[in-house]
Amino acid sequence: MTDLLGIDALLSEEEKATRNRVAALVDEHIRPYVGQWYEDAVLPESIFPVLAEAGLFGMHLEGYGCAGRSAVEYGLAMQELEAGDSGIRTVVSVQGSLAMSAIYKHGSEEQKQQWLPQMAAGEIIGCFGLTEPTAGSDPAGMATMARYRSGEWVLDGAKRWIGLASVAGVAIIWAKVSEEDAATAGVEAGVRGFIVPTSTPGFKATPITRKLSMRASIQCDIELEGVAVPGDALLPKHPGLKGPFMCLNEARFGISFGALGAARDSLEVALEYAKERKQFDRSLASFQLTQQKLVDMAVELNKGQLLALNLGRAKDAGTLEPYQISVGKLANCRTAIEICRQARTILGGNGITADFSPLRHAANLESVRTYEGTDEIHTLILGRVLTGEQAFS
Ligand code: TGC
Repeated sequence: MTDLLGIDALLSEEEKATRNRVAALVDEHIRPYVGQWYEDAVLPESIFPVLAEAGLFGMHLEGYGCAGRSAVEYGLAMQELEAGDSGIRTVVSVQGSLAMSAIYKHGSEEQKQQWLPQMAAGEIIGCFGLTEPTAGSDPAGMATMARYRSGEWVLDGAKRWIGLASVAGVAIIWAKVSEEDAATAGVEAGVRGFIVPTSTPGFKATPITRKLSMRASIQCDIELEGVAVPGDALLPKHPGLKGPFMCLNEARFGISFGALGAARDSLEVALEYAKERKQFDRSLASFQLTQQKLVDMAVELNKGQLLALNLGRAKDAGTLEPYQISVGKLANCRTAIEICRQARTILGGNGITADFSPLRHAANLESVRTYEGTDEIHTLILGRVLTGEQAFS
């Protein structure tokens, strides 16, 4: 019982049904195993068909085999998945919000027909290559180039922290096109997206190891050495950085809901533990200090859930602004990580083992607060909105 504000009553029957269906999937396929996956640093590929069969890949997109669910349903699904593990929610985010969204928003009709149905069905996994070893918060500084040679695009460069790249069949690679090459190809110059089958010679993805966060997940380095793709591999719509940013909006929106799933799971685990664990001949739950922690966590969780729902309603109404997504990503990651850390304190020493989820969630959320725009970047996006002053550089 963590829904202090009765947020459940603000959801439609359809929204609750979607949420409950994903919660059941997590209970059956993820929660019993994820502690071990995390310890072993593996993401079993057998989870992909489970997520696909549940209609979760590109679930908020219309047509092309996608489920066409609302933004709120998408958010609630992300919340349930992340109650299992941030790494699992990331799979659905990378596939649907980034890779599929890029094709859906910026692709030609032929590109959509070719790729989206197979990606919705989980037959092809996608990844989204924007971040580079030397260009993280500032993607405008990317060094990857796409050169137009004899009717083909030839890509050279490197990407880093790319989710799912080593198991992906297709990569959306963002690269710079010079004025000269653009003129030859008859397209606009600047940052452009390319659909790159990962089997293309010169494409190499290597999982990043020694991670202390997101261990039940895959993030990779990508090397691109003379990767030649046909002229029509270029995504024709929305040239410039606006292209990838429009996809990041989707992923950031999902995180606004998702991070709270990790928080809610941590609170529920701590609450259960506090009721059962006895010290000084009383349950932990009967101590005022424990109750204060639990109440603070629940209040903050409820506030975050109202924020996420407000964003979801605005997105469904078509009125959501990108900076409002920054409010959700920034505030709810911050809230979630504090709740997970506080929950761990109630578990005492037992909380530092993989038998309990809060510390795993807290460690995962270090990645979540960093990718898709760090706390600092979202703060400065909002600072620009409030003051009219650009403080990035
Ligand atoms: P700026 O001048 O602000 O904007 C350039 C153009 O983009 C437009 N724009 C947006 N459009 C839609 N949605 C948004 N959220 C947008 N933000 C900006 C803007 O209107 C402009 O359009 P136009 O038509 O005028 O050209 O660009 P800037 O370079 O000043 O941006 C600054 C900043 C810091 C906000 C931006 O660079 C930023 O958001 N940085 C953070 C990047 C980030 O989140 N990276 C994470 C990438 S995730 C990834 O690659 C791997 S993690 C996922 C995985 O697991 O694989």
